[in-house]
Amino acid sequence: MSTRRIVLLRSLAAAGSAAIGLPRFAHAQGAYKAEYKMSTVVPPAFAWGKGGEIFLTLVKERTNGRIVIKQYPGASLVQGQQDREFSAMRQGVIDVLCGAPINWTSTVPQLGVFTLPFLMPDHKAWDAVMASSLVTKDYFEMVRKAGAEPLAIGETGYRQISNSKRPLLKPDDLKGLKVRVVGSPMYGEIMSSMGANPTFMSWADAQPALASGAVDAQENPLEVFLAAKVHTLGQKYVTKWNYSNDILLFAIAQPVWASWTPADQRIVREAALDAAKQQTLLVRKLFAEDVERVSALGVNVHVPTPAEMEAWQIAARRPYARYKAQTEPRMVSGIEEIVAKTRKA
Ligand code: X2X
Repeated sequence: MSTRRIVLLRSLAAAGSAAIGLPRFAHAQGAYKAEYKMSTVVPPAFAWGKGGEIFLTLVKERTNGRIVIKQYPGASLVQGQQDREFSAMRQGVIDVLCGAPINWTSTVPQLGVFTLPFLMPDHKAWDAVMASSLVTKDYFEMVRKAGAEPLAIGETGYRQISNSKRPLLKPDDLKGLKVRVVGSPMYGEIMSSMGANPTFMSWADAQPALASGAVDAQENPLEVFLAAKVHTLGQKYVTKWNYSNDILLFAIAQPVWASWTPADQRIVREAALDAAKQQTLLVRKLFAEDVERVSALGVNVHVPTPAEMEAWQIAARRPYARYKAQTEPRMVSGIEEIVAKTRKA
């Protein structure tokens, strides 16, 4: 090959192979795929799915199309079985996660540490915890050990309980209700400790089950309630008890992460941080408006008094203690300390 041709090729490469339509050059790290698959449980009509969409858009723009992520909502890469997302990521079926770790607890139980009942009672507590090294170091290390590179943390939102039968003012009111929960054994135990009958179902199965009356109740952020029009599924009563708020974790399957150049890794991480920030703002805007918006649909929304909140917390104490001991007791104690400080401040 002539020197001129080599020089020309080099300058073409420098100009960016994607921009001029040449095949991508294989990097030392490994070949890039034409498309990376991202799983989200819900589509971009929800703040959660929107977070995924913002992320992939930023990545495509900022890498000049070197990294193209495609979103598969409805957890369709795992046939809607959202509790299989993490193992599918490990098997190479999913490249990019933008999800709630509560869905992955049957694979890696400790990733659900933030969802313990009434652990982070409000956004002040939540923000203090998320800014701590417990998250940016310890939790991220857990994710790495489990097989993914964690990039950023958004918020799925405080989960509220709804049902078709009656207002829920105290734990006893839950007695005998059939409640759909996600595939987390802990959520199931919380419901049974309050006398309800939990039943585990994917989100895809939950909606017809609510519509037909096969189940009486469900729990989800009101953002999800609104976007999925859960009031049309016979859910007439909501209690805004803020019992659990999972993170929205943006993460990349480790072999995929390792195949990208350090420069692209930096771009992707920045994009995830920006997307998570925007997604959190969306969730919080909806949180501020949700009582009004859900009530406007003719749904009875109850906001518990401090005394009622205490009764709910007491009822959840046993599963809380059990899961704290079983999963990450040191980390949970650390979170408790941070939250306690925000009560005094
Ligand atoms: O299935 C649910 O309830 C949802 C959408 O909130 C989760 O994936 C955890």
